[in-house]
Amino acid sequence: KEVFQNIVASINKGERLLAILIDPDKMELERVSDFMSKVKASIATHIFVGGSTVDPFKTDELIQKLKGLTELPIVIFPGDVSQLSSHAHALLFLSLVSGRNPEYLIGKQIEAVSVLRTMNIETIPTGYLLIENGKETAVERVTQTKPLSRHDIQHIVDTAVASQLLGMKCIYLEAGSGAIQPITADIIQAVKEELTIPLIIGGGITSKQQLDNAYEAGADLVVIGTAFEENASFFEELNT
Ligand code: 1GP
Repeated sequence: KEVFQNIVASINKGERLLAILIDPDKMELERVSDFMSKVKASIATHIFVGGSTVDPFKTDELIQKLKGLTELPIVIFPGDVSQLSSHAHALLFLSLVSGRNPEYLIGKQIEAVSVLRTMNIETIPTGYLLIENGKETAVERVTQTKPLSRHDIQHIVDTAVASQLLGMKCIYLEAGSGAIQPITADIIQAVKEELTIPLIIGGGITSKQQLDNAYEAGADLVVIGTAFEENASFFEELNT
């Protein structure tokens, strides 16, 4: 249970955690070592690996390569059962609690058990909430679920609290990869106020200002993918 315990310990010390999300479909193996040298010089604390459509072998291959290049914990943020790899340090064991598709609430999780049985990997039970951001996201398309309205903050808070009561160890508020509008400070604040477990925020964060806003509002761990893929100077921007 090391990865989760270390996350909690860091949060208790007041540290701000940042995960760089690498999509195995978009990261060519030849580019990994250069990318990881930038990660090393950055404020990143975690590597997340995942995407909504990924060739099963690619995830494992990428994680093995990453392991030789970083000391940071590598956490699988799976889009599907095919993305499990015994080489990662931990797996976010997600349930899409914002949606009403039984496959993504419990079906995929049951499917994953026969694979997990063959691996010795830490699992972190995570309540995953998709929040509308202004455009349709890959999560919505793949899972055939509707995101929660960003205006109904009470419903978002109640969903997060229900997940905590069910025993989830983390809550992940997701605006979707490449979201137009990241999760707003109002939502983060309201959810954080009622949670005792770590709060992860991701989707559409493309500037240092937006990152700081998320932390100020109460995010414990922020996940950024697209900004690192599309803007080579984003690493430097974060270090200023
Ligand atoms: C997506 O929350 C993550 O699942 C990160 O989103 O790619 O927009 O940073 P971005």
